[in-house]
Amino acid sequence: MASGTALIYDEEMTSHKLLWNDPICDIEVPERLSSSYEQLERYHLVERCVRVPAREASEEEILLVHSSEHLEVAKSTQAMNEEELKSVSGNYDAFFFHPSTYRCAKLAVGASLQLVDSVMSGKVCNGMALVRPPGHHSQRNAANGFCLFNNVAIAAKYAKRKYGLQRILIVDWDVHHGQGTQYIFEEDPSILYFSWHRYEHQEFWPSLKESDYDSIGLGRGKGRNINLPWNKVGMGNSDYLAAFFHVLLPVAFEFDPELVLVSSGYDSGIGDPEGQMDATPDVFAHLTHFLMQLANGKLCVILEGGYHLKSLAESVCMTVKTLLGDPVPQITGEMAPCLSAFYGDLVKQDETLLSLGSMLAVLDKILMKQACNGIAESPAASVSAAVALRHSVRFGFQRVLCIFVGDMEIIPNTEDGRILVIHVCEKQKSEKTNSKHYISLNWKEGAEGNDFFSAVFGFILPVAYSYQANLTIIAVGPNRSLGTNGISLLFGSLRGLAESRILAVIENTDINLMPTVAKALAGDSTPDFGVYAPPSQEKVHTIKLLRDQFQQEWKMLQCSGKSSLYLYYSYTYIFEMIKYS
Ligand code: X5A
Ligand code: ZN
Repeated sequence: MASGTALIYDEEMTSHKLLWNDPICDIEVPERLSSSYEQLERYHLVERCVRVPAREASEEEILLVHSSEHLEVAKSTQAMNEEELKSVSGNYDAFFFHPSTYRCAKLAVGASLQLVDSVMSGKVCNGMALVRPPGHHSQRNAANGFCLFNNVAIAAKYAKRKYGLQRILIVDWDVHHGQGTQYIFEEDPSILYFSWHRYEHQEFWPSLKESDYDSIGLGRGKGRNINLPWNKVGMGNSDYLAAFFHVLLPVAFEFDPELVLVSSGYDSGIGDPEGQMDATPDVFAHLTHFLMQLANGKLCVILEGGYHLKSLAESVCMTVKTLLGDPVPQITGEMAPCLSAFYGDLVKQDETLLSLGSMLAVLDKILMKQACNGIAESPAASVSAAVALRHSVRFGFQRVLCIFVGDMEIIPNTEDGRILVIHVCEKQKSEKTNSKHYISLNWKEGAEGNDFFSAVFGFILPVAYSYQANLTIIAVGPNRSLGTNGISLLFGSLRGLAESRILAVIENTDINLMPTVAKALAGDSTPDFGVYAPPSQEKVHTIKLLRDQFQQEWKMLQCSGKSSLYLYYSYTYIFEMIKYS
């Protein structure tokens, strides 16, 4: 499997700049690029990446998306004086030309193609290109919204052509609608385009009817365009995560892309004058982390907007750090002290005692922050898990999440809220009824073993994110009802929580699970899920019941609530479209 993260940056792309007074365009400054890069240097992230040079895109490559008229206009601006530049710029909505614009735009496209080549050839696993001018507003025949050529759209067409790809996911987390990208791929079933954007009932630029949630693609592309319009400003971390859990991720996993491209605008981050949103730089680590679970980790992040220099630079750093495999930061955390009971009387056998010793040694490393995660095998996973939970709470952890898969002999005391147990089992054996901190999720993975993601995104992650655990324990006991794919997905997804602190406890009769778990903990991408099999009606029902039951307590389960939201339409499997109004 490929490893490493590419970073593409060329200082030359800072030469494109606004030469006259224009209050609409004056936020798209060269410092956006240079200050982001300097911040990457300060965090010593540059030296950890594989440096890949930018290059100029060829005319042929630009013509994959744009008309020759558009190319010729762009080319002709190289030799213009200021007055002529100003005049051509006036033909477009929010664009400025500089004599170096054409050269920079060719570098921006070329950098994006270099990134695709680096990832598709296996030279690296993922990467980021810092480019200017941005691309997602640019259309076949027009510059628009600071964009001349559509870098991401050209990258997608190039990847299809050069590598024969049949499914590419484009995630546009910029705060503006990438209407250019939507138009280009509207009828193309091979590109799934997702965009959230500030909309305010069409008041916000570019103020188009087609940015609304009912633009779902045309002809053969129907169902492959997903718009999530925000009708209010001030959307924050939990809104973004809810959008991923309830809209993007279920569809993305079903689509099963071979490559993921991100139109990575950070004007959706806090402090940005355009976006007016509240999401902190940390959230981009989580978004990146989730997308790394798709397409075998093949992820290309390409810069779009972002106009608050500090917020932009920090968010870029969070993205690159995550691409490099660093632990994902915790978003927030509150404390609520108390003590729970001890399970000493249940620790009978010597063998169990021995295994507890080694489990505790691993756990202590995690608690002391000498290790991020670890695996322990146990002859009695539920005893080990109970002891680990108790030990962590005693150590001072306020919120420990335990996902237990399989038969669980001991149900820990969860009354004080310091422990949250989600018990995944085929049928609930114990008498214990569900409560806020003990939830039994009855689930048996289908024969194809690929329907568990609907439970992960639809229930487990929303609850886990609401809880904001500072440690996660995932235990696999006897008679597990999940296959290795399901287990990998569980570990991979939960690495996004608790600063990636995870203790794995595996029943020793199931040691062949160790390589799977070790790989997932090491940050390897989740293995291919294969052909999509929709969850049965019964399973959809299970999830729905649990969500109804717990959404007051675990707010991330809500698709509505403080903001009203409409259940929207169906892909193959039902998904919900969030619409804030
Ligand atoms: C790439 C990008 C925004 C254009 C805003 C024009 N463009 N008002 O963020
Ligand atoms: Zn933007």
